[in-house]
Amino acid sequence: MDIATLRANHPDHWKLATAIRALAMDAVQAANSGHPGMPMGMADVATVLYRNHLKFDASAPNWADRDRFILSAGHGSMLLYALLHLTGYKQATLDEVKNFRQWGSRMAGHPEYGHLEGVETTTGPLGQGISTAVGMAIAEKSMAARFGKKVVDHKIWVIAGDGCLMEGISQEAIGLAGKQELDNLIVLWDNNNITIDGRVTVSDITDQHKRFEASGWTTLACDGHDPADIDRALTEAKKAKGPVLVDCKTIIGFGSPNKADSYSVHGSPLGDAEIALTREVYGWGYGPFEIPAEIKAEWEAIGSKGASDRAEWEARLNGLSAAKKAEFERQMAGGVPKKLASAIRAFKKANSEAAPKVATRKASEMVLAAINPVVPETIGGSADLTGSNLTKTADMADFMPDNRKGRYVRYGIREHGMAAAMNGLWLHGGARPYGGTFFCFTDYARGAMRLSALMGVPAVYVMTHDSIGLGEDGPTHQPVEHLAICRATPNTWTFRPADVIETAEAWELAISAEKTPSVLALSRQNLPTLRKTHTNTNMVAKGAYVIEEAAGKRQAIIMATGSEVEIALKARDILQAQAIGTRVVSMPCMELFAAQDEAYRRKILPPGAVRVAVEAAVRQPWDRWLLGERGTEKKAGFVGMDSFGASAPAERLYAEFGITPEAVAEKVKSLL
Ligand SMILES: Cc1ncc(C[n+]2csc(CCOP(=O)(O)OP(=O)(O)O)c2C)c(N)n1
Ligand SMILES: [Mg+2]
Repeated sequence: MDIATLRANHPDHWKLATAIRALAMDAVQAANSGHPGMPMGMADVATVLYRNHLKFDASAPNWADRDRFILSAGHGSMLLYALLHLTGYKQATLDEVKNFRQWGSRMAGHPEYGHLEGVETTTGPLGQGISTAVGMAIAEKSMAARFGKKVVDHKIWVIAGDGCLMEGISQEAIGLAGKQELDNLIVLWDNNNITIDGRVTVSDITDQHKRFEASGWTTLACDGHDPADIDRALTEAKKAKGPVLVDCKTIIGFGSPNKADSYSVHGSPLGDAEIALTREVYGWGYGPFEIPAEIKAEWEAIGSKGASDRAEWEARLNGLSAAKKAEFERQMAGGVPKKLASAIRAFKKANSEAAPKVATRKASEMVLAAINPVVPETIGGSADLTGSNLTKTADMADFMPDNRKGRYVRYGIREHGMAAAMNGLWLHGGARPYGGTFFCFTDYARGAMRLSALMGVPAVYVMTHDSIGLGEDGPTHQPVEHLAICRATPNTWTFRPADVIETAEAWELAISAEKTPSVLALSRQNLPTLRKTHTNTNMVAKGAYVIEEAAGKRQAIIMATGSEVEIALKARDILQAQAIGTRVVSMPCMELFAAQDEAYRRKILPPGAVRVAVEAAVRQPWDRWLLGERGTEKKAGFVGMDSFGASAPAERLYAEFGITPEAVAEKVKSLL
């Protein structure tokens, strides 16, 4: 639809949508950076969505039963910021709009979760939003099944661009959502046939309708500038049986005389002259950042129209039994039940006595069997490695279209999609996600794992087969650099427990975390129980601790994690037999150890002694503990990996790569 017809036929709509466009142009111009084209192109769709369909109340951004709106095309952040400002979200002030992209502004370059109310998830890395939305849709279905449709009944709306649909992760999300028949998920595709390099067709000729339909989606289409047609499509979308793609045919930079329908308006300011011309086309005679009071008032009326829905919802929530309401609120707030601590304590007590020799992946399954019954909001899963990751406990049924009470998601071979869905599960509220794959495939999940850390989502990544100890599958499956990568990521706890007790302690920390994702690096091979004396204290919480003290004068400290703690202890036996007093430090979580005060760190790593670290992985993360923290180069050594591993039985690999008690003892002696 051309602008003259639009203005003539839909004057009210036109004013509302143009307010978005003007703010986007002005904010990007003022910041001298940003992406005006997308908001200008999608303003009509967004206006119809907010005006007629989205269930929300700007005065209550965290209302549990609101519809979620995800701007997957995060570069178009000014679209979202303009909507939040116009509809009256308190934090989204005009000053913030004027400070778009500047230091301290809530309106960051791309929407960032936790910076501004109304931003449901961080987007910008293309494809993440649509994939996170699938997790939100799963959470909504799960909560509706557990608490009833009276209190949980909303939609997840996504705006995705060509880029989101091109990213591989979107295929994972589409496949999962289609299988799960998520009829609460509606994706609005900004089909403008433009990306940064020019026409989409320079790199892609996919028939998106056929693609989505092939995975079980309903597809609809509309003229993305005609409000009546948009409204028809969105109305239809809400009634569909499964997830829906609405193909919104739009023009990027709509209305800009010289830049519309071109990549030049994708990611640069229009410039003052072009903005002036565009204002003329729009019939928008107002200055920069100026929104006439009556248009702002109309937008604010849209922002408050959900208030009555919310009041009715609150009455329904209050109609639940007191216990059910309290449980609903606890799960939405995210705190873990008090019973968890005693369940973990009982588990530790029983297992320090029983002292099983099990792989830490098996130990993890045993702990989960204690956790899942007392934390009813856990949603587990695996990327098709359930029998290897041991992530499914006996009390868990599959989450399926015909069993929304199931708490186990069959993610399929979709590591990245799984990780993004886990983010969505948490961000939606009412779900505590954990999911497994082989540790080596952290790489495949990493885009979303990074966002867990950036957003502060306490997802738990159950990463088994954590070293050459997995054996015969060989170097393609043997993680070597992955511990270093996880440890290098800010706000991530990387746990590598040494036995069943440390595994329980790591799980306790991971599952009760508030703002930090955890990676549990777990062994395939059996490991003995090392902690046979029960303590209530969670030793893993300290990050590192003395697991065996030196006898006699302390000459050496061996530091190790996971499966190598056993090796370190055996090396100590060799050294002690030669009267070399040796302390062994288990360091299951470097981040938590680094967070201890200087006095504690000094107690564990005092100056003077030789230090040797043992880990079947690269040395890089160990330098801080070997060379820093009172260590010295000439008294420090490392026993581990500096290649990709090999295909052979685990024992042979440890011998060939020289990760043995004898090698560790020799390394210590060479430094004395
Ligand atoms: C994972 C990822 N890769 C690359 C980019 C850089 N980038 C931002 S927008 C964009 C083009 C996206 O095209 P489209 O989604 O069609 O947006 P439009 O130009 O239509 O606004 C690219 C490549 C990114 N943000 N994320
Ligand atoms: Mg595009």
